[in-house]
Amino acid sequence: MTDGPQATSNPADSPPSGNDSPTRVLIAEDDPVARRVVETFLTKWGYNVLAVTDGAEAWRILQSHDAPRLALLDWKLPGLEGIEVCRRVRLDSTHPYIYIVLLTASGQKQDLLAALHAGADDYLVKPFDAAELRARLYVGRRILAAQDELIAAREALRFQATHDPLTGLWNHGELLRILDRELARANRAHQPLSLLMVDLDHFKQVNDIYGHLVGDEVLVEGSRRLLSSVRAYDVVGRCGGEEFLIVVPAIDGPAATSLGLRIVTHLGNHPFETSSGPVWVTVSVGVASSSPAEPLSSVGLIRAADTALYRAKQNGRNRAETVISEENVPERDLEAAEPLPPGGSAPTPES
Ligand code: GH3
Ligand code: MG
Ligand code: MG
Ligand code: MG
Repeated sequence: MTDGPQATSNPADSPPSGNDSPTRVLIAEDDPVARRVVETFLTKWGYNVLAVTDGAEAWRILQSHDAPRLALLDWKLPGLEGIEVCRRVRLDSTHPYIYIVLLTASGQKQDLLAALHAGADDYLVKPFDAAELRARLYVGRRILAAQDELIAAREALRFQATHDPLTGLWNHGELLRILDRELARANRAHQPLSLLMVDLDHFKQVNDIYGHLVGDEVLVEGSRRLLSSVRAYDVVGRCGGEEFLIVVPAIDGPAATSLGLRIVTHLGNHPFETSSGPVWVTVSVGVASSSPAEPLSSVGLIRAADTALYRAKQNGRNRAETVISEENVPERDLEAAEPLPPGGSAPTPES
C-alpha cells in the first residue's frame, strides 16, 4: 500500500469515548483507495466519518454550522488544495476550532513548514502507519477537549463577572456599560431611549415576615416578571438589593410610562408563589427618557429615573412616575406626574 495507512499490530490509543468527544471526522482525499482505507480504519476506531473527494466540498462542509471538529485533508485535491482549505479555516474565526491534519506524499521539510504555516495542527506523510494516525487523531481530540474546557471556563467567568448570581440578570456594572453603549447608539441614530428604575415596595417587611430565603424567591420571581414585561432587546439588570434598572432603546417618554405602568400591574396584581405560600408585592417605577431634542447623559438619565422613583415612593408607592428631561425637572423637585389609572391597569403599548 502506498497511499494510505498501513495496518499494524501496535496498540493504539483508546477509541473515542465520552459524550463530548468530537468523534466526527472529515476526510478529504481524492484517491479512492486511500480514502476507503482511512475511512475503514476510522470507522473501526469509532469515528463518525464524512468523506469527500474535493477541496471545495471540504471547505463548504468546514464552514457549516455543525462542521466536524477534526479534519484529515489531503494536500493535493481537486477544487481547492488541502493547504488552502486549511488557510481559509484559520482565517475564519467565527467557528469553533477545527483540528486539521494534512496528508501528503511528500516528506520534504519545506512542505512540513508550509503546512504548519498554513495553520495545520499536524502533518502525516503517506504511506502512514495506522496506529500513528490513530494516536495523532487522539491528540487532536485531547487538544479540542482541553480547548473546549478553557472556553467554557472563560465563558463561566465572563458570566459571573457580568451577571447577578441570584437572579441571573445583568449586574450593576454591566448594566451601566450597556446603558452607555445604548445611549451612544441612540444619540447617533437620533432616537429616544428610556430608563426604568424599579424598586420593590416595603421589601424589608417581606424579609421580616417570611425570612430572607423567601425574600430571595420574591426577587427571582420579580426578575422573571420584569423580563416577561419587556421586549427581547430591552435590557434588565439588578442594581443591588431590591432595585432593578431597565434600559429601553427606541422608546420615548409616553411609551416608557406605559411600560412602567404595565410593570406595576404585572408585578402587583397577582401574588408571588413562594415556599411560604403566596406573597403580595408591589413595585414603584421611576421612568426617565432621553430624546433627540433633549438628549441626556447616562448619569443624567439615571438621576432623572432616580428622581422619578423617589417621587413614586413619595406619592404612595405601587405606581410609576416619569421624568422626561433632566433639564426642566430638577432633582427631587418635581410636579406630580399622572397618577396610576384606577385599579392600576396600564395601557399596553405595541412594544
Ligand atoms: P421602600 O418601599 O421604601 O423601597 O422600602 P424597602 O423596605 O423596600 O426598602 P429598604 O431600602 O428599607 O429595604 C430594602 C431591603 O431589601 C432591605 C434588605 O434586607 C433587602 N435586601 C437587599 N438585598 C437582598 C437580597 O439579596 N435578598 C433579600 N432577601 N433581601 C435583600
Ligand atoms: Mg490527492
Ligand atoms: Mg424597596
Ligand atoms: Mg431600594
